[in-house]
Amino acid sequence: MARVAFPESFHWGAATAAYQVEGAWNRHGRGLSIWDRFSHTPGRIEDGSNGDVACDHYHRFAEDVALMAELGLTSYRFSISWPRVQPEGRGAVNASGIDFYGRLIDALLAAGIRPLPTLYHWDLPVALEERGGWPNRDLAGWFSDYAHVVAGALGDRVSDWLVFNEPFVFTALGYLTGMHAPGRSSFPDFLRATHTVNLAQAEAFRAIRDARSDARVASALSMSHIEAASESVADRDAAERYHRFSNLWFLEPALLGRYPDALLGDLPRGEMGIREGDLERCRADFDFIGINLYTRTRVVAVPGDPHLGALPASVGDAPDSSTGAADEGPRTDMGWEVWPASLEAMILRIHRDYGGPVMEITENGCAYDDGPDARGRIADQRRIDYHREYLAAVSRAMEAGADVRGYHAWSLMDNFEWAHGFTKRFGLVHVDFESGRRRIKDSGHWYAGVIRDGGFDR
Ligand code: GBH
Repeated sequence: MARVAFPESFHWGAATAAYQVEGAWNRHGRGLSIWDRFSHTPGRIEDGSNGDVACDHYHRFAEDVALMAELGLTSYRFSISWPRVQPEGRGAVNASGIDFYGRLIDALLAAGIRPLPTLYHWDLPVALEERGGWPNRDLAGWFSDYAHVVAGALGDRVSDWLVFNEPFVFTALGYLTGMHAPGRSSFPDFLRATHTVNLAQAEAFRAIRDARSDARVASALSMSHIEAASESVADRDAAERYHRFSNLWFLEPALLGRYPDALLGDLPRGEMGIREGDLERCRADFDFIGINLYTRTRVVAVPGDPHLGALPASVGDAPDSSTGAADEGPRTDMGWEVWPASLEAMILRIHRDYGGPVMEITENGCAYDDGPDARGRIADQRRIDYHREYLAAVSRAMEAGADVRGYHAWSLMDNFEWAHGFTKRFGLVHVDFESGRRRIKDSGHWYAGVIRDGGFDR
């Protein structure tokens, strides 16, 4: 047995997002988001559910902060609902929206927990989708106005900020595949959306710094270590393009003022709406990099595809589809492969390629549907195994020199899992969606022990 130990200052966290937990969709002046509209459109959500109530965190936040304190968390990553703060996405500010987040933050600080808010976790005000959504570059300016409002109101108590959650996921699933709100499918719209978001990301970075000059700012980027499905040159080239596109598209504009060389042809500047000076405007000298990582991705070359010529070898695999081969991990209820070495490799690649930046793991976790037994215990051993092995991978990367300052389990509690509704449970805390009752799972008790001891034996 060996000790896996983390530094005293390490941020031990859990994460949630506004639409997935808050509920209270029409309380105290909140405007509508594209997720309200999408989830109320028949056929969009697997179980026909929506986030109207979700975990009712809006009303139960004090109880939830008490749970976090019981777990011993030192960081809580949550998101701020743009339409709760600006019901129309621009102009008028809803004071009770700001007030809610102020009360949440005060409760966290009183419990000794660092608040780590994300400005945007996918809930765009409907009023802005009606003006074209993210493909409309005007959204960059409106988003930075919103960032300025929020940082101005909360920056006295919040030092660490995340701008976007997974820009690649919400632009691709929202505007290319249509699986997420607003459910559109157009490659040019998707590309334009990515450029607006890159502009918005840097403008918001400056807006936060303007409101609080010593703020520490990053984005939480979806990442997955990319492996070629075979040793062929075509697959290896495809894997490298896929890495640059899916992992770096929102990182290199910020850090280096350029789009990574990912697409087969030249960067379609016209189609993307890139103007003179834009790439300079996209620069943001982030204080750290947030990494959301769940699995690894094997990529194959796709001859004839004009854009990327590459695709994951296994999209949407069923939970039971593992072949049991030695070079394959088991799969969670999402069908995602459990492969802890992906996190180590990803951290080390970012460490090497970008000069040893500060990083935090802003999401990592797994869906398994374990529920309470007759005595109310939730014995989710697979989730313990998952977090233990991924944390060990983080520790190996740190031993190899990477500067990782925190880890956030996705999620604090079971919640509304987007297009899957309430059918997938990621929480360290079990939620009975009928009664709202919360119960700490075995994994939550295990995590509390890890935090208390600063690590674990393995
Ligand atoms: C996150 O997205 C979200 O930030 C969060 O809101 C959400 O609840 C949580 O994760 C769980 O879904 O190549 O098919 O094996 C995660 C987005 C994108 C995760 C792609 C894994 C590759 C899966 N992800 N991905 S696959």
